[in-house]
Amino acid sequence: MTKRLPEGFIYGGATAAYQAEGAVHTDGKGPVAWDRFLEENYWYTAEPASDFYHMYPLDLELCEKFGINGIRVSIAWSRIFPAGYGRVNPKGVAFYHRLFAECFKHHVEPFVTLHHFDTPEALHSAGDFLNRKTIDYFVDYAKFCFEEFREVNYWTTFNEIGPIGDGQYLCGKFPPGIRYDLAKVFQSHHNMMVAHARAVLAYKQGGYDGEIGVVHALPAKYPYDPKNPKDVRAAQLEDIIHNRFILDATYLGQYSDFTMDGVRHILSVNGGSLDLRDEDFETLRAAKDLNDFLGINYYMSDWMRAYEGETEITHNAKGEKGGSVYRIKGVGERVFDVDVPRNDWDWMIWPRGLYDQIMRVAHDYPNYKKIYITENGLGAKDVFINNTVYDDARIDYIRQHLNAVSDAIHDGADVRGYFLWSLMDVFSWSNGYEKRYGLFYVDFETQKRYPKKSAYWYRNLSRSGIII
Ligand code: BGP
Repeated sequence: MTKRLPEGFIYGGATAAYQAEGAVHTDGKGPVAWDRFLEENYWYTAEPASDFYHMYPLDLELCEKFGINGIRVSIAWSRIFPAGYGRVNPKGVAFYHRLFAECFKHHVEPFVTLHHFDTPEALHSAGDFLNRKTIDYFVDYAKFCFEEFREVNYWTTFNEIGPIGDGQYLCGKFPPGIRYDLAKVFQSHHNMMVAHARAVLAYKQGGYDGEIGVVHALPAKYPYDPKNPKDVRAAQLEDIIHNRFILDATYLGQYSDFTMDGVRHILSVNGGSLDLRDEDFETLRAAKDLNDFLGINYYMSDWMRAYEGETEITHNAKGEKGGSVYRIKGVGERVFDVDVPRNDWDWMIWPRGLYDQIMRVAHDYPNYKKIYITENGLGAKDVFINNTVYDDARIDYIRQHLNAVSDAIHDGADVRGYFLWSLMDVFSWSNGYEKRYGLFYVDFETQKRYPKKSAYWYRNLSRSGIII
């Protein structure tokens, strides 16, 4: 049965400053930890990326031509405050005014994220969000942006607090590259959630006209054998690490007993303790009903089995299928021999998981107000022929996930829009330029853009609202 998405639905494309802009040292931009981390650990850097810093007028023209009426962009904190605080860089401020003006000129609503993985270097090396001073600096930066960029109607504080903790302190694939430190994972989650809550409170106290929310990645976690209580527990604990702890902080303003019981178990096995203060919970509670929307990023799900051994994680950076290992002491291990398709980076493609996660938010956190799917898409080694890419697998992926969204709307969830990751090809943080997601193919040498087959499909979708 063909399904129709509601009137007013946003058909968006998503980007992030560091992955799209390039111009890493241009016009006074300050350094971020990624600059050196990529040079030292990977085979690529953030130059040229998609040169969005200069190419944005073309990208927004393409949006308009292809029926894309929303764009996720992020502000690079270190373009505004090169050191993270103190001196403001007027050229950075001017760039984002130009960018937003171009969005409106093309009738593309910008959804603006304040932090998409790119903490300024000086703050990162002082402990990033593990250092509570970074919370203060983030709130100052947020307040500056709210006041300066009054043309913005939709603000997001953070992109993916969960994967930040995971990438920085569990897998070590993000700077500073620390591995297997579960206490740091939870502390980072917690401190970033406090920073989020403080920014939301500042926005509401400022009486601005727009809306504010947060973007969480919500991969579903299923037991490998649902009849085995140990597998069920592994899925629950994994869910607490990546989803539940953060959702509780967002919408309950505290961690439920169930969540804290899991956290205590994980830390009792892995060591470490948390600094959770009464005033943090006052802040979280004050903000919990003020989120105007939740952004859900969803790509995949995981199947978990009980595991008794030592922690071992191998990140499959190059897309060599079968290369992933993920086993956490006292938690569980991810298993791949389930009857579910997966991409070359071992991401399990499971549209039903998106439905399950939307409905879970709606049931467990009824104060959520509304949802946007702020990222979803298929990473692939696209083949460029005849000046295009015949990306039928991507179309199929989007179709299936939009069907899941439509089902969730039908079953009572309030979902207002969908942003495909990514608008045009960008580089992937830990997988390089070979993992492409865009509706528009980017030749990274010439910076020319070429619509893929999916771009035409998406245009028809946005015109009709019908998922075919
Ligand atoms: C999300 C990030 C994006 C983007 C996407 C795809 O976690 O918010 O910035 O990178 O995932 O992930 P990857 O680039 O690892 O394939």
